[in-house]
Amino acid sequence: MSPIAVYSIPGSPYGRAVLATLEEKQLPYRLCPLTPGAHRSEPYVLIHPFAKIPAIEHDGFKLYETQAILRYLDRLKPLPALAPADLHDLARMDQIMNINDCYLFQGVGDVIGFERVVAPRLMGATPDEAAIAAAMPKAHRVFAELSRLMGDGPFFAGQSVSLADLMLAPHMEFLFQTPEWHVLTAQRHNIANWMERMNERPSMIATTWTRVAELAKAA
Ligand SMILES: N[C@@H](CCC(=O)N[C@@H](CS)C(=O)NCC(=O)O)C(=O)O
Repeated sequence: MSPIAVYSIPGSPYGRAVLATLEEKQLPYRLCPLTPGAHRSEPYVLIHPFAKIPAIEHDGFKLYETQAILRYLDRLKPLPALAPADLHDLARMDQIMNINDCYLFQGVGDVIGFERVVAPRLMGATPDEAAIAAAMPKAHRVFAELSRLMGDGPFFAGQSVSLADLMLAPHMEFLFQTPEWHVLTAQRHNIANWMERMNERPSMIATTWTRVAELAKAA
């Protein structure tokens, strides 16, 4: 199979979800790194008119939106299956992916993860403590719901890893690096244990910010 071109920026959690899925599937890929800002101008906006990361190109087929990309990759190479066969587990997978996009990233990840991890690393900025504090009530709501939905686990949608875990883990891993993580998971051990398990997966180890930055340099 010809390699899949992945347009991403090292550190992007959405980009990492795509890369981790490619690693889980053992599909050939080529990172096409973008520098922050380059995603807002041509030629990238010709692929992604909404100027977001990531996008892929495979045999001339261009695709953006992470959920669509993950499902494309899962259907492109059916094994190992990353979408459960059980109807309820599949619905749960879809639900978790949407919770990630609508509630975890927006107002939680893009505030706490950005202020604590991204802005200091990329811009040398000092975290905005007021913005972080203001994001915590929503963070607690999201974590409470994720914990309830996971129950006894081990994964979010059935007994094996799915696209839900691969979508969520890169976003959660940013929060894992912050002091807020302990507050958010103190009473939610299933989430803390799941994060530890995900962080040990080869697909997550192969796609850390540092590792993707190395790939970007070599590209
Ligand atoms: N709905 C999009 C969201 C992607 C997204 O928000 N990516 C962020 C960061 S990982 C981004 O491109 N941020 C840069 C910007 O908004 O300029 C998807 O699922 O791919």
